[in-house]
Amino acid sequence: MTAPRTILHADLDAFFASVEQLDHPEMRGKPVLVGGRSGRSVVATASYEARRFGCRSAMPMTRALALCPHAVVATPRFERYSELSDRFMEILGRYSPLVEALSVDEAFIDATGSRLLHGDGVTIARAIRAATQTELGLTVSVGIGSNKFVAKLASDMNKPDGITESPLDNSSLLANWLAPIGIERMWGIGPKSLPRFHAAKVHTFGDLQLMAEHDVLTQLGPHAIDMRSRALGIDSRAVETVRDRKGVGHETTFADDVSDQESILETLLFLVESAARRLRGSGSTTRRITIKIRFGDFETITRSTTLDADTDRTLVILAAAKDLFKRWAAREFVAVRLIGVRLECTAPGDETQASLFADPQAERDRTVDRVADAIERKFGKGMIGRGRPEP
Ligand code: TTP
Ligand code: MG
Repeated sequence: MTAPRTILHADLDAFFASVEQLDHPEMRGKPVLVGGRSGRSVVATASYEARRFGCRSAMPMTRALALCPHAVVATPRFERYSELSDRFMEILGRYSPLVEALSVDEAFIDATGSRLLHGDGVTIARAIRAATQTELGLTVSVGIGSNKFVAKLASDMNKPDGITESPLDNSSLLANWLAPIGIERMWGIGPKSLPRFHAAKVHTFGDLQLMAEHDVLTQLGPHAIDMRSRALGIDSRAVETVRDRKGVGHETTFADDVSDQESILETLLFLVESAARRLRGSGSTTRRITIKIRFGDFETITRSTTLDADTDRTLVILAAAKDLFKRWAAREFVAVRLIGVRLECTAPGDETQASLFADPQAERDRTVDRVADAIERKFGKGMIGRGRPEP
């Protein structure tokens, strides 16, 4: 057995909607839907006030407005979310060098080595919550556990603005804590596979814990073997920083399959912008860009492209990602459950770096990106709006 670890999972509450309420005080306490207004638009996120009416991410805007006709519709301001995302990740980095950004508003923090300096998991979670509130004006929910899987489950349990600790160093207490959780919360189980679990009389994590390995394999298939370990609270995956992974990735899972290509592309471009910013933040460049697309049945595909030269320029990376998406969509579009991007880092000092400076226009664009990053770091609040290229 390895020594018990302290892993935190921090996830901002109703992220986009909270930012709109922060910047527009008249929206506070009101139902807010973030998304476009056109007939095909989907809700990116709903404020907790709107969730009370049944509004959810990825729901068509028209349906959300039918459920909650007095909701305020806010147009997404991705640059602003990106900037707050960076500042949130910077706060997390104060408590451990091991921070793994999972998406724009959530990250794992390995705080195992931080105890002496910062205190136990709950103390660090409280500090993160306080700093996020005072410096960003946002609320965050934090889960604490001995591994990533339980930390992520825990962060969801007292949302919004809650801290939840799972049993840290007693495996049978942890298994008891996990037992009542509904099996639909297990990673990898979607609406299509859920009936199979129910048919095998598996409704909770506890049901899966009690099933013999042989029965799991024959009735539920090989994937479920890992799920059974997870249900028991076993997960040895490490928290991986950008440096470990040699790449920057962001992805988002929609609550339902989304068939509106414009909405998917818009989400993708937002993820790409955040990833490009993080790439520059770590002083890296990229040459290889991959988009990841998952469907409702969990089948996942990737499409990659390799550029002629290394770059850290948002516009170049955006264009490449958009091209990958458009080429895929033109040929084989089906509704999408998850969209993501990954930028492989090229090591600083590669000989190809020189080509970054060869083209004066490229050099001007890089300066624009750097200045935009710096101004936003300094003044925040959407001071800069980059004209988004035509989709
Ligand atoms: P989430 O963390 O999944 O959701 P949330 O922060 O809005 O709400 P919660 O309090 O439950 O954590 O996603 C973070 C942001 O990503 C969200 O504010 C908007 C964006 N997003 C989309 O654009 N489309 C989607 O389908 C989802 C789920 C999120
Ligand atoms: Mg969130």
